Amino acid sequence: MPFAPTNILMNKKTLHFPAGFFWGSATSAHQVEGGNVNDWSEWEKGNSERLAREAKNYWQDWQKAKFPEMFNPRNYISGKACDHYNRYEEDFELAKSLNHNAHRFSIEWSRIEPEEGKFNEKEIGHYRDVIKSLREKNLEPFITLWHWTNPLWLAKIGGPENKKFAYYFGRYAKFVAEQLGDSVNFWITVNEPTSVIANSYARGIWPPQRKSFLSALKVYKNLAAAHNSAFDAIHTISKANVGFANLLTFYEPYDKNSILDKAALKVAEYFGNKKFLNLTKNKNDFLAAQYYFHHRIKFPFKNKNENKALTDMGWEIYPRGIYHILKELKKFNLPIYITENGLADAEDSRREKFIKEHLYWVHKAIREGADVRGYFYWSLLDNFEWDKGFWPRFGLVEIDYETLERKIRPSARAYAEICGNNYIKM
Ligand code: IFM
Repeated sequence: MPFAPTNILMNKKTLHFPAGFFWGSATSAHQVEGGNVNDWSEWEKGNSERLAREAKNYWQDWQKAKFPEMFNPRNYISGKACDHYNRYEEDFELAKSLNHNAHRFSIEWSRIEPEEGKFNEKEIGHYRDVIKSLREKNLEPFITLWHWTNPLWLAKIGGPENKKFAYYFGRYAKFVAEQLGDSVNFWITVNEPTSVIANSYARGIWPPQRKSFLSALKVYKNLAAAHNSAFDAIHTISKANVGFANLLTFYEPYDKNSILDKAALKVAEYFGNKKFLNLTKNKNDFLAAQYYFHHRIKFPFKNKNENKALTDMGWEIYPRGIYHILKELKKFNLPIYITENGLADAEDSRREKFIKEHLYWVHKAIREGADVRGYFYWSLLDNFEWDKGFWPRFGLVEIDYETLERKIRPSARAYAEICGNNYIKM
């Protein structure tokens, strides 16, 4: 039953969210757990020196001055990460103390099925304990099954490029759902398929660095088939809600009067936001939206952003974009969860404003009928930002990577107030 928009209250300064709204944050296994052995951990070994060298030409002067860690090859090795695998209890206590009532995390496929067809009971037991720990703290688990990393046996035969990927993924999803399903209401099959398609295949900068348009199209198809097969597999054994996490970019033409810019925008929007949804039609119980980017499209396909508010990674901060994204999703008539939205901000000077302003626009979309039922800030902890390594700091909680000490950032307390109140004050 939709919450929106009748049961939300609003006066000039206080914006209430629907009753039962999920407030939380998100992580992914490879970025926080530590000790993973998968295609990414292998790739990091062979590429950390190169990435450290190339940082000199990649980043702006202000970024290089502020984050000299980027020149250290160790920055690019996920290694023990936040040791969340062993410290999840402490981390969930932090989330609870910050008034979260939900948490999104991912299960690491390479732990569950380290060899083809051989499932590891001990590791399933680990994730059973993780879920139990969340439930004990009244944190509703949202569980992702594939957040980009592949077991080595699967990577060896092409990972998502292999046409049997959907079969393997469906089998893994079914096993996990059989083992853990009784305590899970929300499954997210694949995380941001388009990020992998773009970075691993179209641009060829992430493992397996296969720059090929044909491969990119193949992976589109295989990942969509994988979602569909997991959707069916999970529904044979449970009534839980199943969706996939979609990276949704807000696109605008650079010049509103340019036919070429508008045509280029349509192409970008199709491949970026729409194609995966089309390929998984009728196989989504909810929509999981992840918002980071606003692209102004200047033909042919160049992004020309003029907004000067930037994150530490140089990404434009454009809160209004989330409103347009949510309004666009309204037509699907499905519940919507914002399963990621966040920024790298080591000084924590922009995070509170970032969260509040995005929530202002989320609230406006709800008022206008978008059935948004939850918001997960990315991320609970500072973590391993893939090929950029550890220097970008996305966490509500700061991690000292030497001592692994956790420290709550001031913005996390401001967000905690929102979570506890179920409203924002503007
Ligand atoms: O860190 C990533 C996450 O793994 C997927 N969504 C975007 C985040 C920030 O880049």
